Amino acid sequence: MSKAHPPKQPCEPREPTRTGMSKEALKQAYIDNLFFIQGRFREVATPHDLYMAAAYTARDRLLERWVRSAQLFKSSHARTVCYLSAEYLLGPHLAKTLINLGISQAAREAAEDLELDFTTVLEEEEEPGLGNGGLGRLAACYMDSLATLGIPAIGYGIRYEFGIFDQRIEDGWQVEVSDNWLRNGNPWEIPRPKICFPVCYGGDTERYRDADGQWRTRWVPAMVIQGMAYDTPILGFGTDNVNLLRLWKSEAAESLDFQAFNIGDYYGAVHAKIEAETISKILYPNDEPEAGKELRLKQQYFFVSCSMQDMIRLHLNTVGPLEQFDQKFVAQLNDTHPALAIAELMRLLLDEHLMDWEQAWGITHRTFCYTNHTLLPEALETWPVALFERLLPRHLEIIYEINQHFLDQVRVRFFADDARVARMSLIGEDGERRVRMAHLAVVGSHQVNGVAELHSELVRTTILRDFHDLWPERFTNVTNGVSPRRFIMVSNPRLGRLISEVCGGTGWARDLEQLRRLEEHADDPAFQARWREIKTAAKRDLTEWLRTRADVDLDPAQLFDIQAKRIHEYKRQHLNVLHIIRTYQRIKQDPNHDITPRAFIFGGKAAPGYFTAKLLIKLINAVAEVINHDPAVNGTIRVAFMPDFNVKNAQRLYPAADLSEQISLAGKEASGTGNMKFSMNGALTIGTLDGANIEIRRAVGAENFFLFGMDAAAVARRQAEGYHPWEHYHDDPELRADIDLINSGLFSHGDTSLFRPLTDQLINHDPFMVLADYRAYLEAQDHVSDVYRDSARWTRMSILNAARMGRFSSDRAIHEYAERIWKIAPMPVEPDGGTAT
Ligand code: B1N
Repeated sequence: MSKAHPPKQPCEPREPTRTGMSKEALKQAYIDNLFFIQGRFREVATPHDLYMAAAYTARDRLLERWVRSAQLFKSSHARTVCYLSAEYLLGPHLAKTLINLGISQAAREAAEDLELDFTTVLEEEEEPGLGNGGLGRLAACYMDSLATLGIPAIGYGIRYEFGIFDQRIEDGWQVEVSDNWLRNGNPWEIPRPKICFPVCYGGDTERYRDADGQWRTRWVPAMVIQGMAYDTPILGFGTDNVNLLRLWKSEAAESLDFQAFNIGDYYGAVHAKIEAETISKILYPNDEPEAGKELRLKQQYFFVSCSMQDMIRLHLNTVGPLEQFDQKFVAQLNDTHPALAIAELMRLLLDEHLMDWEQAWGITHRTFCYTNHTLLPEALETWPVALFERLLPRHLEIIYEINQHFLDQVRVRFFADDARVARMSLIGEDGERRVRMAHLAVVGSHQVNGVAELHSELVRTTILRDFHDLWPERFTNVTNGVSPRRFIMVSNPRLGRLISEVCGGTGWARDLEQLRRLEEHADDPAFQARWREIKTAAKRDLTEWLRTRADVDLDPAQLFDIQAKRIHEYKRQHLNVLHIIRTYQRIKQDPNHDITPRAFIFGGKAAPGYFTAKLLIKLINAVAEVINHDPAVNGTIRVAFMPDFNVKNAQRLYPAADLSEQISLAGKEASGTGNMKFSMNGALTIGTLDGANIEIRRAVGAENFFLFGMDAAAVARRQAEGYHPWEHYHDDPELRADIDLINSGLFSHGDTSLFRPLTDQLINHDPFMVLADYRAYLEAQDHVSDVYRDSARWTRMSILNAARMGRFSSDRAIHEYAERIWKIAPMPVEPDGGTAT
């Protein structure tokens, strides 16, 4: 009997070498990428080469999922959200991508095998700072959640060559350094030279008869440039869904204007190229509109024109008839910066696709939704009609016509109410005539939302009240949220691991309500000890970082009291400074005064042209200088300013905070999102009843939140009565002593005038009512100090804060947008490429 052949081994599915997920596959891919893309081998590779190889290794895995996602979305004609935003503050890609791919651990082990220091590799990444603050970061969190929830989406924006400036501190002053983030190449984007669109400016319009004898308008522009697409794939967490962030770069329509060249105007020809490239050159570093800045309007039009043309192209390539455009796409306007898209879609449908007005308007109106992010009057965008006419003559005509139709409606509804008509018009007539972008956005959208409950209510009852009278059904609220992947898993891996242990896996990162399970452990001394150990470890890391970067020595045993956000008077960093000065004076007056040791930490950039904000930074650093070197203080309190607050540095702050400062004047901060990031990381909040603070306090429990100050109604009453800050200065001797100490020159080497602009403003005008809330703030701070001494009580409160923050995940926010506003369902991409049923 012949020996039977051994049974054939079933063919082992071979792991693809280029995109495999095991440690071995990652190691091989890494070495290949270092060699074939960077042209290096280990012995000669720079830290940057090592980072690039890691980035390409992650990117290969993104691209593979992206292709599968794109195929599925295309073949199924998936309804798609287009998020239009002038800003995206993405933060470093590498760590987040590895987490979303689920290969953080494997990558770390692969690095160990290759004898690489993984942390140094991660540190090499320069983040794309394509935003100013909360609004841009929100767009990034929403892109993350859209992919995680499996909602097909495209984020459209501008590929600024220079993002938000880097901040250095010299002699206590902010110095701006240009952010040349593309200098060393950007491995996360794919240039798409074939996806480019012409964008026109200036010139005139003319009337003509089309083939059917219909009167039409065409735009005869004075200048044409083009926008080219750069695509960044955005992967969700725990899914294979990849969405697209498509950013536009401006360039000359041809590399040189040869006609000009031929008649000898070589300089003029090159100049046109420079002018075209200028449009996407730099992000305006201001979180308020740039009044009348022509380049800013050009930027806004540039990116919405490219985006709307791209959406039409995609629609014609897949679905077909433009009549169904609003079934394929819904477009979300991130504030009014992209509101021109409404006029641009109208122009494309009317002038290029020869649709009639009614049909074009129906499609446009059903396509757009608008999110308002601010009530500050100075932040509401308007553009001079004269500038509009010069740059976008056709759009001005369209806006006039929209206005005519709209105001007819208002007149029918509110007969003989001319004042109302004037208030609601898209054109403001008081003084120089101006286009009101918020009005355009509301009229052209079918849904309008604010970003926190209080904010949405104030939108309805103040700035857009007339519109709410006309269309109450159009208004809604979606409270902001933040990404738990970015702000817990990436920022605070120690906490992430503890939560995973409690929840039995990483599922909490897609279902943040699971954090509730922490509540069961809030009183367990052993768990509390672990919780504190994690906090202390983060405080140690931050202390170490600040020692080398900010030349300051903190003590992790101190209470870490952090205010990190843009520097702005309405956010009231000066209120915080007054409390620091009060504490300092108490120590000086009574060295035996029993002070809870604290480190006061600040971070934030000031708009380069905002004098008072820059002076505030100087004041913080000046106060730090004196206090940190006064032997009488003996290290009880310390003051630190973290330079260059950006996403990367923010990730060092949130985990290390004991106390989160959210102290804006009630009614001024639309939502705030830093408040959420801190609280999720176990910081307690000291805050006013403003923005999302109100909802955070409700969620975590009033007893776990340090509330102080006037609410929005009290603020309005005080302002109506007539507010006299001088009375507070006069009546409160401690307040007076604090302000006088600033004026004494103690913090300015004897110069008694340096900080006068700040103190004079406080005493005489105080538009953000710092003095009115001063006493209440001090009392709340004293309460903080008392509670912190009871470590078990504080830890319990800290655990309960984190446990109850589930609602503030950006996944919840995106879920609400999807269901209530966009009417769009998830389309999960299955690992094998099939559709989930
Ligand atoms: O948007 C954030 C909110 O959490 C903040 O409360 C809000 O202040 C912020 C012009 C802005 N509002 N407006 C801006 C940004 C850039 C710019 O050029 C205005 N940013 C906010 C997210 O909802």
